[in-house]
Amino acid sequence: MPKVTIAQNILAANDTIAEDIQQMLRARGIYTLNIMSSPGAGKTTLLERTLARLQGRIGVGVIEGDIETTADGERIEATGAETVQINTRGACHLEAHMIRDALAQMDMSHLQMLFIENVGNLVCPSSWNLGEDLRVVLTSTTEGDDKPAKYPQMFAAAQVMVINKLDLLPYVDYDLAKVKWQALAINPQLRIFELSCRSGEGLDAWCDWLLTVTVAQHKL
Ligand SMILES: Nc1nc2c(ncn2[C@@H]2O[C@H](COP(=O)(O)OP(=O)(O)OP(=O)(O)O)[C@@H](O)[C@H]2O)c(=O)[nH]1
Ligand SMILES: [Mg+2]
Repeated sequence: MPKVTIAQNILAANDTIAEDIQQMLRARGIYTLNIMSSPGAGKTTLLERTLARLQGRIGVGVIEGDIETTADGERIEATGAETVQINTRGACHLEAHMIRDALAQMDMSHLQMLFIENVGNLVCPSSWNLGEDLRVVLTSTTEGDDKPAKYPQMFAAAQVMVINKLDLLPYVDYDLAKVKWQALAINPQLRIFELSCRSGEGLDAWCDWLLTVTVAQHKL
């Protein structure tokens, strides 16, 4: 059997599990976001800041995906959020069966929102459905302003782009307008947030929008 056919079958099997996960999460009224970025763009930091702002307003759970270590899971657990860490042991992306297993360990009874932090990688995670309602690609000012053009599939697959580390703009060669233009050329529907997890700029707008979509989705 040609290798490409095998790969397609694996992705199809993943999609079937992802559909089951999505049905189950929607039935429970849990809105799910898959956060993807290159390593170090600030996924865990954005989650820490977001959880601090959402605390006491809605119930939030987090699945942390990493190749190794429980470091990010421990950072998130410290916020008080329901947290499960996945170690992929070498795999460069999360797959739906990993989410299914993580959810089996999670107390979902009080959750309205679930964040999945994917493995730091701008390539493979975009091909693997996890049952999420929304795909968020995070990019930061320290990565260079050519990322949408060089990794178009990730930006095409996302509904939201967050540009992080605005506080470092004075120190890096980064053309913000170019990044937005490149991303919108690939995906004209992309909703864009610009923020700094360090200074706090833009975080309220991001969190207010998250609350709005959760309320709209589930009529809380
Ligand atoms: N200056 C600045 N640093 C930031 C900002 N957001 C995150 N960082 C720093 O960037 C580094 C990486 O942040 P993480 O949140 O661990 O990044 P990540 O995307 O979760 O990384 P992986 O899980 O390894 O893929 C840390 O040193 C953060 O403190 C920001 O807005 N401004
Ligand atoms: Mg992280």
